Amino acid sequence: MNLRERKRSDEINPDKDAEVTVAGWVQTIRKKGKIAFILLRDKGGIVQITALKNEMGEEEYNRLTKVQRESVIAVRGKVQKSEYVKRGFEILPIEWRLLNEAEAPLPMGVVDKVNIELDTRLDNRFMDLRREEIKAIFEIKAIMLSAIRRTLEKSGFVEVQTPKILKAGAEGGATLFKLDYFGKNAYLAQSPQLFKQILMSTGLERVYEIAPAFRAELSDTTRHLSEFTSLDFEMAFIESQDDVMDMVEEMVDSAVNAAINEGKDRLDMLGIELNRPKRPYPRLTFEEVKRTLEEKDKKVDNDLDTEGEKILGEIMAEKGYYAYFVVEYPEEEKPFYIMEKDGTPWSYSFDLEFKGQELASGGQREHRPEILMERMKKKGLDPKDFEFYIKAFRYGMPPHGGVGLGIERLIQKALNLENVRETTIFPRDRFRLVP
Ligand code: AMO
Repeated sequence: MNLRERKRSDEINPDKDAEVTVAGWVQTIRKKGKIAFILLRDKGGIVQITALKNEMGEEEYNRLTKVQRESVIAVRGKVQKSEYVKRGFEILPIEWRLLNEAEAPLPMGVVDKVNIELDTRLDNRFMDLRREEIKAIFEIKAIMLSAIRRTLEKSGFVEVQTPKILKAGAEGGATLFKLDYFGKNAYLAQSPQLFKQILMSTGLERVYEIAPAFRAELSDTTRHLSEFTSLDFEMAFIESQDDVMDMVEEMVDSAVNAAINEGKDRLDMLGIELNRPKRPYPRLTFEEVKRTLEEKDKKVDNDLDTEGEKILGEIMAEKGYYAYFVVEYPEEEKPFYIMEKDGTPWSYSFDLEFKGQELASGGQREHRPEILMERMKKKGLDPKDFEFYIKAFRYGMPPHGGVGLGIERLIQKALNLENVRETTIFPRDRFRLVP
């Protein structure tokens, strides 16, 4: 038997294949007198191995039927059509090999329909991912990421990589992870913000990055990770932040559309009805949102809290919108790199809200170095720490804007998952560093 001759269960054609080699995980073994039915699972699904004691000989039959569940085996056998089997055929073993025996008991079940705690699942993620409905989440995530890449590339964006070990953070001191860098202080990147902006002065014009971002989030919520995948893009020569929002909308729409079309079988299996959010995504000013929420007795200060976002989500859903932008936040609330709306307390900023949760933030950037430094000071930052960044603004920096979008949150909301950890294979949070 040779594994190179192996066929995946979904590649076998009972009209053409007389004999095949299959390999996978032993899901269940059901014995019935002198016959045993082994359900073997591989990437293509399940294939039934039907072992006959009389054909195999007692010793081989006993050896095969005693294999622990979830062991990995390979079987070469005869393909026999059968109307009793879902796939329409079964395999009668000629020879078989135990490739890796599973220990018993298993750390968690793979097929049992019992509800398993998320923590147990994450502790045993390699087993958890053997379940189709869990694998499907990551297959859909890959489909959506691929669509995002296609859409951005079609629009002239160049994929870049920026450093993750930094001298200064851009998103506030509270969530910085500090590390020892050859005796000096350094930080893990909270975002590629400063670098994607520096690149706007180079002539690349449109760049994007899909990479990990690190935040020392102390709060233990269902939407915060210490390490998440940030989709960032930045575009030069914008007329206003509307140009950025147009691109965000197109990108999110293409991702959802790809999930619906290319991930249809998986969405069906998960029982999820995913619809493309109605376009154009409404753009509501923060002032407007504040007024609407206060009419509902929800007090709003300078930002939307989780409850405010949720109520707004419900109001918008009633109107048939589940993706919308909130624009022009108070400049006080927004980072130094965001452009102020001259002579007003507002800023050229936006958040993309999706089913009542923030998915992305962005805006037009302050590209005039003098004003940029003023804003830094106003935020209690020392421009000297950002000299490497400000320098790029002094020798020809076009007006520009961009966005940062949390990929895990996008998947969480698209698939209606309760916890963002479900969308990360090996999530990191305050309490989890392994696996
Ligand atoms: P912001 O800090 O709002 O903006 O982050 C952008 C998006 O990243 C996601 N996100 C997170 N996802 C999971 N866990 C976290 N701890 C977490 N923190 C953030 C959210 C959020 O909307 N530099 C700006 C973006 C820009 O202006 O281009 C930034 O980082 O979905």
